[in-house]
Amino acid sequence: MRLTPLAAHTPEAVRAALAARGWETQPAWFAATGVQSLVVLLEDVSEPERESLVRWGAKTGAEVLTGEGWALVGAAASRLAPLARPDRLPPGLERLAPELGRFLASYADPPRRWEISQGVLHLDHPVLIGIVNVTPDSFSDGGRFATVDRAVAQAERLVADGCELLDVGGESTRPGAAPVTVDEEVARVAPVIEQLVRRGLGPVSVDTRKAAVARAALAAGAVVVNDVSGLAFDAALAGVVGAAQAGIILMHMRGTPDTMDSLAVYRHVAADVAAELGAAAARAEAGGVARERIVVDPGFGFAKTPEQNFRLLDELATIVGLGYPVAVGPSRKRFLGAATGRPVEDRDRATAVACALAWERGARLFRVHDAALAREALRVAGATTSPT
Ligand code: PMM
Repeated sequence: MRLTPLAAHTPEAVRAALAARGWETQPAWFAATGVQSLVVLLEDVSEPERESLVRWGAKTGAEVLTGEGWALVGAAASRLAPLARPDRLPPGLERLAPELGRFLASYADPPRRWEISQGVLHLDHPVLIGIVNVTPDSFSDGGRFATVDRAVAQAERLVADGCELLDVGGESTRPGAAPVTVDEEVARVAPVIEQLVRRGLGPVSVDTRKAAVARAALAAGAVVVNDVSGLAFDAALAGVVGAAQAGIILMHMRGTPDTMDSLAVYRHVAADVAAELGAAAARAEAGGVARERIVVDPGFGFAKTPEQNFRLLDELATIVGLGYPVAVGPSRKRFLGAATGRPVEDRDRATAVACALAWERGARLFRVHDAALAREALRVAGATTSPT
């Protein structure tokens, strides 16, 4: 008998072993995801539910670790699957089935497309989002035309370097940045969006928290709204996005850029961020945004310490487990400086590495300042993942 240990961090190795033995692609993939070991954390668990889980674990050989009100369940995905089936559930665990069913379905068959107005972005490969910041200091000299020209030149570079979406922002989210009125923000972003669309550069997203700015940007030709507040800043934004059938990126943060640093207190950062993003996605759907149009983003650097950002990067699968495509924006952020000692203008290599790690953990969209380096890193990372 010969023994070969197989890699277990993704289903790839099992899929390859089965394919080498004549299995068809689809059955091999589903079987490979079925033997994959999963761990889920259950909270708000009643005493009878806990007892029922412990009995089920003893019978099936699954690992069940519990305390008051919670349980950690570890088992192969195929062993967990009966817990998501109302007809096969052990008695007393009825509340578990819907959520577990949703998670297992998106785990076995993750979203492969993102619907945006007038189109779709395919997520079977890393998708780069290029940052076009129409920053306030650009206005202190040169006036608006120079700003538009500079933005167009930047956009051309980003598209040449492989960006499939351009994110235009007119409001700084740095702590202490001066607030921007709706009129001023529209005056910054709308002419740039119009020019990008006219020149066939895009599709274009607008980085704003405000419904009125989003409405003007969508009218100017944007097809995605990137909301760093996750719909917490302006409740009317969901309706604007829904009516336009645009895409939306819901980013996680707490408070405002001025208060967020004092709110970086989590019990377990990945689980807490996932819960808050799940609530943001529920707000979007309740406001009229279709599920297929939603992308979530853990919000690196927003209300997180460097250590929390790295935990979140490592535990990104928890965010992916929400079942929406995941975008990340680590580009040039402070936590990368904390790890490398590099100043902000010298963090593109660190950004590229963070993007590659995020791809491996399930992120599909990457918001970057410098697309050339990130593209190279993501080509290498993407080549380790075969299409399913
Ligand atoms: N970061 C910034 C601004 N907008 N949007 C998303 N979706 N994700 C991010 O991480 C994000 C964002 C701040 O970075 P910048 O000022 O360098 O653009």
